[in-house]
Amino acid sequence: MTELLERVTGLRDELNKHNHRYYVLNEPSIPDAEYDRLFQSLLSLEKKHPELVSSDSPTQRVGAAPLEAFNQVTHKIPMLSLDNLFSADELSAFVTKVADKLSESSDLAFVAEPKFDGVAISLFYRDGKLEYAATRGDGETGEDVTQNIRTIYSIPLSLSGSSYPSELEVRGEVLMPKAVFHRLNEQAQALGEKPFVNPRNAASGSLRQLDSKTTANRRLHMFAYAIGYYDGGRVPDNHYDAMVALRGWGFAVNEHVEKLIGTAECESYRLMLTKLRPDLDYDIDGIVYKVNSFAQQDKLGFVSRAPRWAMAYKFPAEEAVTSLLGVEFQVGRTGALTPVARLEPVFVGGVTVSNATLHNVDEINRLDIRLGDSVVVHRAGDVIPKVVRVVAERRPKTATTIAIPTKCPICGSEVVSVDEEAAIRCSGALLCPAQLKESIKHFVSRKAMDIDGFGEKLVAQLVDKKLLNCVTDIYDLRVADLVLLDRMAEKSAEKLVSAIESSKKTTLPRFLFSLGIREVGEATARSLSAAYGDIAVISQLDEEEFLLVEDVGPIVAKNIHQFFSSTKNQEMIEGLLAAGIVWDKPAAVETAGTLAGRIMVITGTFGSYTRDELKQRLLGLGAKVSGSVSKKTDYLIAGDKAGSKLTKAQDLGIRVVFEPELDRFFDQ
Ligand code: D41
Repeated sequence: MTELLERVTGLRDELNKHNHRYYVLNEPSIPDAEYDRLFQSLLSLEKKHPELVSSDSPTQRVGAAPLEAFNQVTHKIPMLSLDNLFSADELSAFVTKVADKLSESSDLAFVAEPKFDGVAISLFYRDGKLEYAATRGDGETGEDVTQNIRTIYSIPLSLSGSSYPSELEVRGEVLMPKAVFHRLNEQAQALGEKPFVNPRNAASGSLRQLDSKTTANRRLHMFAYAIGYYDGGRVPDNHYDAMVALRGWGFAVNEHVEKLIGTAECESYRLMLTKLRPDLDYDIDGIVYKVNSFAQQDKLGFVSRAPRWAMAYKFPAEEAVTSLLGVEFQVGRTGALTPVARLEPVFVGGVTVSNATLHNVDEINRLDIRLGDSVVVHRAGDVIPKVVRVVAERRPKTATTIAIPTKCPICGSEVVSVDEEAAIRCSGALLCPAQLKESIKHFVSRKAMDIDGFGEKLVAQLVDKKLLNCVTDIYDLRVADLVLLDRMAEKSAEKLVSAIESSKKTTLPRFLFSLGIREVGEATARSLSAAYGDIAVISQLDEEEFLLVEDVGPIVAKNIHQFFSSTKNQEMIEGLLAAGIVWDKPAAVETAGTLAGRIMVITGTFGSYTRDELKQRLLGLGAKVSGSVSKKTDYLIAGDKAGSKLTKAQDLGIRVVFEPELDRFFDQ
């Protein structure tokens, strides 16, 4: 081998190794820049010496000249189809039937794997080099999509190792990862183009491009799932080992391919994968179960084109059509009215659904949904069912528009809408029993005051019987009141009262969270506590000062400020503290540092720091760095091109510090 050829093959091997690590094993091994450098070296060598270009070079994955049309290819052996089954019972019947036919006991070995929702493909390798690739077509003949297939990095252009047969057909499924699908659709939307309907259509469309440069941009992936024809060598004698061999030859074999014994294991795999499905990076529409031993597969044979030794379990349909009987508005903790569709019961996603969310009033308008409409309901995994669209062609003449309430359906208070929000809200606040019930449920919940024993029904009873008119009333509940309620024995009443008592010792973050301030979750409650450490201080702060808290933006700052501005809320807090709620003072708020507590604003550009570096240094000295100038600001740090903030600071008489004077802070 000449030195030159050696360098070219060396570069190719190295690039192929990194591709395999990255696209098949999902374990990136070198930085992108390093990969690009190697790739460019190879590209320039190949440019100078075109005679050294080979079809399996990584440089050949970027797409070739467009085709006029696809050629037809006849598969060496037909690509079979799969029969479906739809339930645990059918799965168990399949396992039993196959075991019977083989006169085996029920501990027959199967292999189960996800059923990828993509495009079936067959790849033909001669002496380890990819010769052509074809779509499944009608199972006998498909289309030659070799140029497009070459752009898929998880498909080896030449096989690894040496134990592969000299002629080898590999079957697999080409798919588009969900993340790629979403990215492409975002791009399409930005360009005003038509989005793809789903990842399978996107994968199929991408494989059918006559210009492989387009396919190259679509970032497809392939999982290998079987060996087809082979000659001139040996392959393992069972499916599981064949998959291991495929992995060794450089193919991506899915991590959830598992060997299973008997009905029980097949069923627990079904439950496991059903649960895992929403977390996968790619769409699957079921599970393929295959008899493991090739000898047993041969014994079982086929019925027409479908093997008797394999079955596809299909997940229940996630969409179904039903009719909209009514819309009810539910009132949440913050008063938001959520429209809920009452539906003619329909079986979808494995359960019977008779309610689905419509999110908010904007959604009702967007869907243009009317009472009596046929609607498509979607339910995937454990998520709340939702109405996704109206079947417009089926709209009955009698369909009527949905009335948007102007009064709260629970308490009759005025409904208000806030301009920038999609939600409409009941203005009754805690006078509205629905809001009160939700607030109490939130207050007692595990991550808030953590009072055990307050179920939904109990809270409803307590509110309806006027034993609870605000959260503070919780601390006045006595065993004597509780035992009068339905299904409340003395023992449970005592237990509840004691749980209420012990909840009084809590922490400031929990207390802040339990107040139910709009958009203040646990994390924000913790940040508030860490920043100011004292409820008396927090409840008196200005909106601006909330902005200084980590992760608090203008909207949340406004919500918090509004909450504490209300006299009723201040009284509630006083009431709770008077009832005996206490916490240990949080670890002392950071007061060290020469700029402790100073509020600084940075504007303009600086010669010696980026804005962020400057901010970090100031924070390090204990300063608080805010985004906007107000009368609370202690210093404005002004760089070049300081604009309106500088003018405002000067107007307000705030001290302005320019870059050369910064040493004043840093040298202390
Ligand atoms: O994931 C798939 N879509 C998949 C399809 C799979 N994991 N395994 C499959 N196995 C087969 C046999 C058992 C015939 C080797 C299949 C298919 N067939 C298949 N794909 C399209 C038609 C049949």
